[in-house]
Amino acid sequence: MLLTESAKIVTRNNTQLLQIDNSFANAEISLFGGHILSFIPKHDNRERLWVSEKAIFDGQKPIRGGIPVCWPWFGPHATNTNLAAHGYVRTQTWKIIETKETDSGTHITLAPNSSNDDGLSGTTQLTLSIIVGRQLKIQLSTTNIGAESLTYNCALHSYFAISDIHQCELRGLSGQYSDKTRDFQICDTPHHYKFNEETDRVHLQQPKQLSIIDEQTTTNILSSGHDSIVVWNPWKQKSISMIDMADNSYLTMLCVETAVTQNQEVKVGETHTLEQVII
Ligand code: TA6
Repeated sequence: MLLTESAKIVTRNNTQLLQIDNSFANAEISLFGGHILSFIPKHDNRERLWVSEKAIFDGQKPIRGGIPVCWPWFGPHATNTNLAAHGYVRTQTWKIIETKETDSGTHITLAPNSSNDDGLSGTTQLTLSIIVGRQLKIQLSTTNIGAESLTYNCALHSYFAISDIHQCELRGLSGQYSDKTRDFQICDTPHHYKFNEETDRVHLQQPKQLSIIDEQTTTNILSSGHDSIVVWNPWKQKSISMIDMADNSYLTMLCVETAVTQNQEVKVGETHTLEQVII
């Protein structure tokens, strides 16, 4: 179904996809999860995002890859272990609020079926604004429409496509990080940030720009509204244990996540926006 000159809805693997094909780029967004699956700028025809070849599209399990929307918490829920990791909107079917053509590309606004569910104390309105242009701009906006201040966490949990994790370097981080693979020990960020083991790190840094230096290419990532950057690669053993990861697929992916992990406060009537731009 055609929505605008560049945007149409198709169904694949029982999943409703919003396909964008404009003068700047091609992109695909699953309405299940409000989940961006693909971004290919036309100036270089290089896919920026990675989706697992074993991703499950059953309308229940979070899709492995692309840009999962983690909201209104990141990781396990702080108090209720019965609640799903990374919140409840990445397993909802989102609604298209608006699709319009602009000078900078195709602008899509999505909203989840409900942003007020178990695990969040407060009343919110959540929107995901996506501009598919020469760059991919993603804004996750949380508005407090309740009567009391609230706090929340979130992440744009972006999976980037790389050629070989052993040849890849991440630039733009410094200071220290909390290492989940070492019982959250505080460690120093390496000057040359390379990868040779399972990596699951929360950097309490707010860099505006990061770069993934791959063998032949560089992917730049701009962030705002964040208090953390999360860096994740499951490495071999964890990949083998994951039903939706091929055993060696860790070699060609790297998660660099623009995140809020330190309980962002949103006062009544105010809006907080987390933004990631992929170049
Ligand atoms: O962002 C890193 C992380 O929190 C890891 O600890 C790992 O759990 C990853 O997210 C993937 O989580 P998921 O629930 O999508 O399998």
